[in-house]
Amino acid sequence: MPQWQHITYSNQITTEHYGKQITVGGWVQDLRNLGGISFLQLRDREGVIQITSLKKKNKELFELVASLPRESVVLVTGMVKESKEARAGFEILPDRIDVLNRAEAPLPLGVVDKVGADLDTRLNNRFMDLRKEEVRAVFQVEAKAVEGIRQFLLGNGFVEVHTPKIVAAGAEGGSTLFPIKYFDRNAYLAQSPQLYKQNLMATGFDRIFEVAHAYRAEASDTIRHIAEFISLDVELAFIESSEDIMAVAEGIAVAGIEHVRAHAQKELEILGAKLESPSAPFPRVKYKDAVEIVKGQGMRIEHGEDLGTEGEKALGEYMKREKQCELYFITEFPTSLKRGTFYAKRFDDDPETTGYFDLDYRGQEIVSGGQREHRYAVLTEQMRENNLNLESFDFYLKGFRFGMPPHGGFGFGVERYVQKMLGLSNIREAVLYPRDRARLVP
Ligand code: AMO
Repeated sequence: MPQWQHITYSNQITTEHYGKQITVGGWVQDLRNLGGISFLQLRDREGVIQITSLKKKNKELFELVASLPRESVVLVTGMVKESKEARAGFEILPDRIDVLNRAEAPLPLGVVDKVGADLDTRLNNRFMDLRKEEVRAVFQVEAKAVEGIRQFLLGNGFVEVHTPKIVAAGAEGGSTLFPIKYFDRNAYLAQSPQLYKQNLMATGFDRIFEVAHAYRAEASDTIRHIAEFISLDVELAFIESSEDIMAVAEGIAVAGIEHVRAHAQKELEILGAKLESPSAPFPRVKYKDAVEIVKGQGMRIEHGEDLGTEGEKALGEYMKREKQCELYFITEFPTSLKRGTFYAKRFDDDPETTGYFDLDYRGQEIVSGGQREHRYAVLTEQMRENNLNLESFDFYLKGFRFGMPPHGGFGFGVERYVQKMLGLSNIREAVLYPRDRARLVP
C-alpha cells in the first residue's frame, strides 16, 4: 500500500521496526494507569497497538496520556520495542503524542463493551458501531463478494452500465413505488433497472450488468426487506432458454463466495463464519416439486401459492438435510404467480408455466429472473392482462418494435446474499445505513 497517510498500520509493523521510531494513528480504545506506568491500547484499521508510557521517563507525556478520554484520536510517535507481555509481541514507547481530536464522554455506544447493544441503538450510532472490527468485517466481506462477482462478469464479456434511478414508470407493481417530485412532473425512484436493462438488449450491448440501489416502499417490517437495497442486475441477449440465465446466476454466486474465501479470511474468522466452496451446478427444483417438499415438511400450501418466508425456510432445511446443499434454484414458476411480472416469457407449449426461477441461499430467495417475452405482440398482450397503460411504457415498448433479440436476466440481492453468507439474523446488519419504514436517519 502506498504511504499516503504517513502513518504505519499496526499490521505493517515487523521485527525490522524494533528499535526504530515510527508514527501510528488511531483511537484510544482503552487505558490502564498503574501509577508509574500506563498502557494505552490504540486501535487503527488493522488492529490494536500497545503504547507504554513511563512517568519517570517523561512526566508531561505521561499526564497527557492519563487525561485522554476513550475513543479520542491521537498520533503517537515513538520507538517500537519487543514485548513479551503485549499481545502483538511489541509495544511503542512514545516520544510525542498529538491529540487530533478529544472525544466527549460518555460515549453514545461502547466499542469494546462485552454487553451488546440492541440493533436500533447500534444503527442510531452507526459510526461508533462501525469501530467494532466484527461490524466492519461484514462490509469488508460485502466488498470482496462484489469484487469477485465484478471480476467474474467482466472476465466473461459483460459491460458495467448505469441506468437512471429517477424514472417515469415502475416495473415491479405500483404498490412499492416511491413517488417523488420531478420539477413540475411526478416521477418515482427506480424499483429495478428492469425496463432499461431490457431496452439495452436492443442496442448491441448483449451482456450487461449494473450494481446500484433499488428502492421499494415495503410496507411490512421484516428481517429481509429494506426500502433501499443493492440490486446486482444482469441481462444477456441471444439466449435459448432460462437455463442460460441460470448459468450466469450460478457463476456469480460461486464467484462471490470463492473471492471472499480467498481474500477475506481474516474477516470470516473475526465473524466466526464457516464458508465452504459451493458445488455447481446447483440443484434445480421445479416449483411444483418444491410445493410437495414444503407440504411434506408439514406446511399448508396449495399449488399456485407463493412459498413465502416459511415455505422457503422449510425448503432450505430439506435441501440442507437431504441434499447437503445451501444454494439451489426453484424453477418453472407458474404464470399465475408471475402474472404481475408482465415481461416473463411463458412456455409456448404450456402458457400456464414460465421459465422463471429463483435462486435460494440457506432458505431465502436471493435472486429472481428468467427469460423475457421479446415478441412485441405477446408482450403487449401480457401488459394489457396486467391492466398496464401502454403509453407510459412507450420508450420500453419501442425497443421491441425495431429489432429485439431473445434475452433474459435477473436481479441479485447483494445484502441478502451477504446476510445468508454470514448467518446474520437481520438484513439491516448488512447495510451501512439502512432505510426502512421507520428509519430515515442516519
Ligand atoms: P425481484 O423483485 O424478485 O426481481 O428482486 C430481485 C432480488 O432483489 C432482492 N430484493 C430485496 N432485497 C432487500 N430488500 C428488498 N425490499 C428487496 N426486494 C428485492 C432479492 C430479490 O431476489 N426486475 C426483477 C429482476 C429480474 O427479473 O431481472 C426484480 O426486481 O434478493
